[in-house]
Amino acid sequence: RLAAVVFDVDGTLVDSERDGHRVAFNAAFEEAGLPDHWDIATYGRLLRITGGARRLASWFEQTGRSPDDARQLAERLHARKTAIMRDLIEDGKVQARPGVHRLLDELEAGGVPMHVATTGTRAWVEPLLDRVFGPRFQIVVTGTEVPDLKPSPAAYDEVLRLAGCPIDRTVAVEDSRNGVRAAVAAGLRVVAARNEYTRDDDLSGAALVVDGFEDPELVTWFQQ
Ligand code: XBP
Ligand code: MG
Repeated sequence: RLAAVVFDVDGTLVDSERDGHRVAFNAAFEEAGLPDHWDIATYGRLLRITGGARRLASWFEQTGRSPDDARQLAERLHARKTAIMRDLIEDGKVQARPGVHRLLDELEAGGVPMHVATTGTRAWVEPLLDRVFGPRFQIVVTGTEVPDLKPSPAAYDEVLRLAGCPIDRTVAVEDSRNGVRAAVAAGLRVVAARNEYTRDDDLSGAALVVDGFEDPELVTWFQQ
């Protein structure tokens, strides 16, 4: 019997990367008068670097800025990007992946506690969870409290510590290679629901890999 389910946010609970974060990063570049722009494919490659500020810093270095300039620019742009992301969320631009609400309803009906472990920033994670899901999640650990981002298990370790749930009966739900590695390193069984950006990721550490939350295999997996 399941003791708890811990969900990733970006790419798992919500389709947030292509039309959410990517759009917010580009708006921040434009506002700052920078020539940088991330198209869909470029952003897909950059997603291998977790954490928006680290992603920015790595990009600025790749495009010829000095390490110091890259870090400073990344910090400034990331703060602005976070504010823009909050606006996108408020405008309803970030939505649950198809089938997610139904899975959450079923888990709730079964009395299974639900938590969140994400690498994103608390300043947008909280309003997003409130707006799209309401008060479903008991413990929410973000990249703001846990600076060791995925694939480090730190966010999952912290959820497990705070929730006090038994590791062997807790399941993580993820979408990406970095996410699956983080959850496996924390000792959890993982269900992975691929998306457009993680279709070719190596998700071999997961107990079950599906193409989305409407896959009948996922539905029966959680019913067992
Ligand atoms: C998500 C991330 C985050 C988001 C952007 O990875 O890496 O950095 O892309 O959010 P995961 P921030 O789904 O594995 O948690 O800009 O707030 O970092
Ligand atoms: Mg993810």
